Amino acid sequence: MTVQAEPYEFEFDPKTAALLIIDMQRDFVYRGGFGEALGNDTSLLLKAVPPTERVLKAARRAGMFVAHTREGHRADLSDLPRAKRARGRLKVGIGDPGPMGRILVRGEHGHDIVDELRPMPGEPVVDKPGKGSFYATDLDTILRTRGIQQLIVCGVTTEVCVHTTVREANDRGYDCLVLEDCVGSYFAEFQDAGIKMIKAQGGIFGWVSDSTRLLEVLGKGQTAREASSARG
Ligand code: TIU
Repeated sequence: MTVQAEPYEFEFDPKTAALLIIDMQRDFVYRGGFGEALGNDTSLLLKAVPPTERVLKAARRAGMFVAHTREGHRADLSDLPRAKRARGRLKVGIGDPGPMGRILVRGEHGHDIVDELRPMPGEPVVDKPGKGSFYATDLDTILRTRGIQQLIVCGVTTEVCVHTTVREANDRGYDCLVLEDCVGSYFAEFQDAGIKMIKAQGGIFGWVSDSTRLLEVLGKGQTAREASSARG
């Protein structure tokens, strides 16, 4: 399949491409979580959820491998570095109680993925202690075991966990396509710059497209497959 993208078209085989949805957790996109504790307006992130939901549904229909990540820590905070805990001099920080449970702690309501994008059985959920999805996780093993070579990336936030993950993936040899309307930042200017950085210099970290252009080709793939199975 070929999807129109910048800096040039992105070619992928749905059998060896995965949809990777990064940190679409209540703690980042709703009020009362980590995002707000950092001083951010979380409403800016919410607009990435509906297009990501459309992409998730289409990827499932096309039989693509889907993986989800969550940023967070063990309940005893034994995997929370001192530096990360202290950063920001927050009044309410990681591990502290909030309206959605203890902030960024695994098992808490706020730590989990929003209902619209709830993982289905067979879709790995990778819990990560850092911003990158490859650091201190088994994501690379999971992807290589499935023969995945390309990642279609959605999630939050564009310049933090999405960027860190795409940079890590790029160095590990994956081709990454970031869907501009399916990633979000608390800062309009960082969204803009973050997207430009990925596709500049001939696609130095990867490609950029959007949900509309991806859905156009995923939808066609589905029709072709359905037609072929109907013909037997
Ligand atoms: N603060 C911010 O922009 N992001 C994070 O802390 N984590 C993720 O991006 N997931």
